[in-house]
Parts: sequence; C-alpha cells; structure tokens
Amino acid sequence: MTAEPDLRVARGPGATVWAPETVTDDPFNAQTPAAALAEPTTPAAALFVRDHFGIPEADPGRWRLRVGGAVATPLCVGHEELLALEHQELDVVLECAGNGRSLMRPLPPGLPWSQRAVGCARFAGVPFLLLADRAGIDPAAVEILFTGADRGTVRGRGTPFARSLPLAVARHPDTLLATRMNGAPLTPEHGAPVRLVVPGRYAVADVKWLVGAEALTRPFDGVFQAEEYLYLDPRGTPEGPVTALRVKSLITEPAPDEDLRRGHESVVRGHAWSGDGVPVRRVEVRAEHADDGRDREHVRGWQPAVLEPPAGPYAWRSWSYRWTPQEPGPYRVLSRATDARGDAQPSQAPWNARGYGCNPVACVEVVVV
Ligand SMILES: Nc1nc2c(c(=O)[nH]1)N[C@H]1C(S)=C(S)[C@@H](COP(=O)(O)O)O[C@H]1N2
Ligand SMILES: [Mo]
Repeated sequence: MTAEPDLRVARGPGATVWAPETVTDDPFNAQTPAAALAEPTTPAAALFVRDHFGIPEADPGRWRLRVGGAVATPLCVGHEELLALEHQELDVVLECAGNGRSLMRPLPPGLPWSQRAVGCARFAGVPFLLLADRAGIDPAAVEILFTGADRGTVRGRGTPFARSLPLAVARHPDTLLATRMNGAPLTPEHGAPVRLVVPGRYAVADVKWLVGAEALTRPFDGVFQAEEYLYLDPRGTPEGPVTALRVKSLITEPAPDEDLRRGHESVVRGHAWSGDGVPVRRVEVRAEHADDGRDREHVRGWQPAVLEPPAGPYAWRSWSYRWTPQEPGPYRVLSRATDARGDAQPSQAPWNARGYGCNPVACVEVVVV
C-alpha cells in the first residue's frame, strides 16, 4: 500500500483527461482528484474506486441477474432484457464509509482516505422494485441479499462481495439496478454492466458487478454485513451498521495552501450533502486566523454561504461564500453543513474503531498576503 498520491490528471488545451489517484494497486483503490471534486457532477473517470477484490470479467452478453430465494417465481434476467425496462435517472452522492478516516486520531485500520472517497454522479437504472414485484417476494422475507461477481478471501474464508438491505429499502422506488453513469454505460471499475445504487446510504450498499438478488427470511450474517461496516465503540462493541450518509461539506476552493490577496474578494466554494434524502438546509463558513484561532475583520464567527439548488434529493448542493480578507497571515477556512433534521457537522472527527462516518467541519489552510 502506498500513501503517496499518484496524480495522473493531465489537462490538455481542450479536454481534461481524468484519472483517480491510486491509493492501492491490487486491489485497485483510488480517490477523486481535488480538481474533479470542484465539478458539480464528478466525471466517471475521476470518481474514487473502492474494490475489496479484483474487477471481475463481465461480458454484458453473458451477464445474468438471478432473483431468487424466498420468491414465488425465480427470475434470470439478461442485459438486453434489463436495458429494455424503464429507467429512472437520479443524481446521487457516492461516499465510502471510510472517507476521511485519515483525519481520525488514533488512526483506525483501513484505507487511509482523505476526504476524497466521494463524488456525485447521475445514475440511470431500473428500480429493483420492478423485478421484486415480478418475482413475488414471499411475505416471510425480511431482507434482500445482493451479490457481486467478484470474490476473494477475507480472514481465511472465501466469499463474494455480498451485502443485504432491509426489504423496505430494497423495495424503495429509488433503489436502482444502474446500467449507466453520467450518460454512458457503467465502466468496469464502477461495476459494469450493472450495479446497485442505494441513494442516501454509504456506498458499501452499492454492490458492483451485481449478479444475484436473493430474498432472505433471516438477516444476512456475511462478513461484509456482520463483521465489517459496523460502528464499533473504543472497546470494540458494535453500535450498529453503517447505513445513512452523515451530514457533510467539503471545500473545493481555495486550494490548500493557496495564497489569497488581502483586500481582494475571494470565493470559497464547496458541496454539502446528507443521508436518506434529507436536504441540506444550511452551510456556514468561518475564517479564523491560524495564529490565535480567532476570527478577524470581515468574517465574524459562522457566516451563511449561498446554496445552489441540488440536482435532486440525493445530490450534493454546491455552495459559495465571498470573502475579502483584510489582514495578512495564515488562516483556517472552515465550512459546516446542517441538514433539515438539524444534524450538523461536529467540530472534531467523530472517532470509532474502524474509522467510519468521519464528518467533522471541513477545513482548508490558506495564507493571506
Ligand atoms: N462487488 C463489489 N461492490 C462494491 C464493492 C466491492 O468491493 N465489490 N465496494 C463497495 C464500497 S465499500 C464502495 S465505497 C463502493 C465504491 O464504489 P465505486 O468504486 O464505484 O466508487 O462500491 C461498493 N460496492
Ligand atoms: Mo466503501
């Protein structure tokens, strides 16, 4: 594993060639480059990648989705058949549950993501509900188990990547069998030909290279459900599974260590989102002098940012704040989002043993010259 970011972003005169920054090579894990995060929709080629195993061979011509388990009529659906069904389009924030883990102290085990295992993309897909209704889910079913074509060994046991959802979540009309991202077919690293997209939840729910959907009459206890992706307290006691995205903002401008000019207006920009389709209600910005931690001049305490309308209930909202610094020196520029439930980003990274759900106030350090 290498912590050194591999910046493979080439900017040509007319086009930007995007590539995510490698975190590990095998399996491939990479984060979204900072420049790509500034875009309202994250380009597919720049979006972070989180793979537990390798990318499986997925020939759309041979791809099948098997819907089975506790159903009246098991189904076997081919790619053409799925493409022919009515698709919905949704802009969705995709965020790894471990996003931001590298800010936690002590550092929990796991990939040392900075706050860039995130992006917002437009997915087109068929509601799983449509196939669920065709198959006729047994009234005794409590969960749907979704299985990917990738497999490997975790703690000595062979397993596919498999995750379950409560029946009501699986049957939600916005839970999609996605075939397209940002107007093009899914790419291999993002789950081609078909992945699950569960808007408003941490992206571990979004099973890539989807090949199975099985109705279960008992909760699934596979490794990625019952052993990983749990919030654990400092003594290792489970406090519950990783589910809804926690409210969060990120700052895309100015860049870290950027020089701002005193007396000149600068624009602070970023995005903000929350989970379960709960809208972001407020983003506040604060610039504090890094020498003494106090606010100076123009900015006093938390100031409201201007919010753009989101591209949909599960998309992030872009925001901006105009700041004309009056005094020179090093500053910390902070942003804090609050959602319609009243949940706000905490000032400190919330610690847990696996480093999930890290949503402290966003911070970028700049110098006013
Ligand atoms: N089949 C499969 N699906 C998967 C994973 C995986 O390793 N295998 N990783 C999950 C995790 S933890 C995340 S954060 C998202 C990442 O999606 P992306 O790589 O398209 O950004 O995929 C999820 N779906
Ligand atoms: Mo993840």
